[in-house]
Amino acid sequence: MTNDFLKRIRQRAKDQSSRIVLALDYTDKDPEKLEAKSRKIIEELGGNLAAVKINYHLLLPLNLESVKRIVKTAHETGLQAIADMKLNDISSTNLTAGNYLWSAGFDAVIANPIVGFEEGLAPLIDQAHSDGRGVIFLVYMSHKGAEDGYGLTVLDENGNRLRLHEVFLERAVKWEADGVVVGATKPSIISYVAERLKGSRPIFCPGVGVQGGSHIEAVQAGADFLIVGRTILYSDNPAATTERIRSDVWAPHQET
Ligand code: NUP
Repeated sequence: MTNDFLKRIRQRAKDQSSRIVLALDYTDKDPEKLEAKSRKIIEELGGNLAAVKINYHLLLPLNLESVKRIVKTAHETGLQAIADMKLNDISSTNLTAGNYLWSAGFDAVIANPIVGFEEGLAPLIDQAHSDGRGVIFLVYMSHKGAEDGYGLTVLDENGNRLRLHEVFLERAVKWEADGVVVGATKPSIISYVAERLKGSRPIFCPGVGVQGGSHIEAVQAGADFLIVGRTILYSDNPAATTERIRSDVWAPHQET
């Protein structure tokens, strides 16, 4: 790869004036249909997107060759491809997952910093960075119950009280993550994270529309990218919905 994930996704966002990462969360039973629909929507909406995100909706029912073809279609359309596996395991397992994902062409993977650095995420981050790929950390998820985990008050190694998401944010910087995920449903947390990151790495925000988050509020709070699935996929007019979201939250002075 000629440059790294961050450069590629930022460049794409700028070129297309788009902050949108489309979540390809189709739920059809027939694997052939799943692949065909995913590739078709990429071709239809690609010009208004920065990236696609692929989750278990496709990763479980499809074989790797089929996933590869979807990623290839994304790349041919100029899009980055993110695997949403929320990796959360010992390093040898994370590395095996990484090998499969990078060989399928993915540009980045989402991981959970709860698993720790040594023998956890460190080798995966090295593996990713050695080949221009990225690792994006969960910092605060979008659903209601996220508070049960990310909102916990914990003690750091010096005995200071802080919230778990604050620890995850510190880790994202210290461990050189390539981005963070914060729910679009939590604008105050997005603002907190944006103030601290100061643009050093992008904030990806899922939870727009169906989950109740506002794309406009999320971007005003500091979101760099919006992860959007059902609001676009199941809209009567996916192209018009994508264009509306894109143009609502892009202005030349708001580059990622
Ligand atoms: O905090 C998160 N919330 C969330 O919805 C982290 C995620 N990775 N996601 C994923 O984003 C979720 O699994 C789905 O793939 C997508 C949001 O989809 P939708 O609510 O826009 O349909």
